This record gives sequence, structure tokens and C-alpha cells, in this order.
Amino acid sequence: MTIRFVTSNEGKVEEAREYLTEPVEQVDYDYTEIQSDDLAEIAVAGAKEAYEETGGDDPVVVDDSGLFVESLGGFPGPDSAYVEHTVGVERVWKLAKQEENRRAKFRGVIAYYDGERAETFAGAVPGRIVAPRGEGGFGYDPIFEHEGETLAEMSTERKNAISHRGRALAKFADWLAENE
Ligand code: ITT
Repeated sequence: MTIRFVTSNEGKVEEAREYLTEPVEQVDYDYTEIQSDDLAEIAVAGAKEAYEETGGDDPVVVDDSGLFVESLGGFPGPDSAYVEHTVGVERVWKLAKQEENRRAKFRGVIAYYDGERAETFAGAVPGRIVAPRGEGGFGYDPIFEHEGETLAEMSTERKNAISHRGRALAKFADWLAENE
């Protein structure tokens, strides 16, 4: 079995490959992100659509994730991708910098669909917003610090050990091992 990871984001795929024993194929299909505050609902709808539209027999997974800054009411949250591509990561730091409370969370949901079963696996990681540091990772990694290091300063393995996606991948891997 190959896992078809439906995403435009190679960083997500690289992390999944590092974690899972099954082969992971990237499928670059732009599924509809339904309007919802519920990441799991967005991800399941996306996984079902991608499964039907990309026409393979192998199961698909999608990952919907986002950065939630506490003092900014959870911004950019479900709109994290849009904000990254419009205002950019540096300016999210500049916004958070004006706040005393710089606590933030990454939250993510992986949704699996194989034509019959739909499952979701969630993960979160707490941290704080800092001035950009580090060359690794992707997206908001340079401005998200966890236990003294930004996610962009960590190896993929280390990031997977603590990150929202790593935690969701761990649950997914356990479920796969029991349900294949
Ligand atoms: P797909 O929808 O095609 O999978 P995307 O990057 O647009 O790719 P999302 O819609 O889930 O993904 O948006 C997530 C946003 O949060 C996007 O800006 C990512 O760069 C960012 N993000 C998600 N996980 C991240 C991580 O582990 N480190 C840094 N930024 C992350």
C-alpha cells in the first residue's frame, strides 16, 4: 500500500516520509477547503474529494494545519496559508512582537480516507513567536520557538518528535499498524 498525500506542500510530505514505514507519494491536487473553524472537518472533506477526483485505489491523506497566536485571538489560524502567502511570516512576527503575551500553538489534523473509512488524527504543539531564526523546515517554522529552539533550527527528526504533525503522524502510524 502506498499512502497518497494530497498536498502542494513538500515539507509536509518530507515529514511524513521520515515518520511512516509505508511509501508516501505526493499528489498535487488542490482540494476545496470548505469554510469552517474545524480543521478536522476541512481535512475530511478534502480527503474525500481528493480520493474521488484523483482516482487511485490507494488511500489518501490530507493535512490541514495552522498557527494560532493567543494574543491575536488565534490569528492566523485556519487562514494560515493565505496569510503566509499575502502578508508573510516576517510580518506575523512584527504583529506578535507588539504583544506582551507571545504564546502560540501549531495545530494540525491529518485525515485519512480509503473509500470506506474516514479517520482523523490531531496534534498540537505549544510555543512562542520570536524573531525569525533557522534555515530548516517551512512556513512559520523560523518564528515558532519550542523549548529554546525554533522549528527551523531543528532537524526533521527532532521537529517530528515534538511537532503538531509529528504527534498526528504518531497516532496515524499506530492506527495503520492496527488496522491494515
Ligand atoms: P496544502 O493545503 O496543499 O496541504 P498548505 O501549505 O497550503 O498546503 P494548509 O492549508 O494546511 O497547507 O496551511 C497551513 C499553513 O500553516 C501554511 O501556511 C503552512 O506553511 C503553515 N504550516 C503548517 N504546518 C507547519 C509547520 O509544521 N511549520 C511551519 N508552518 C506550518
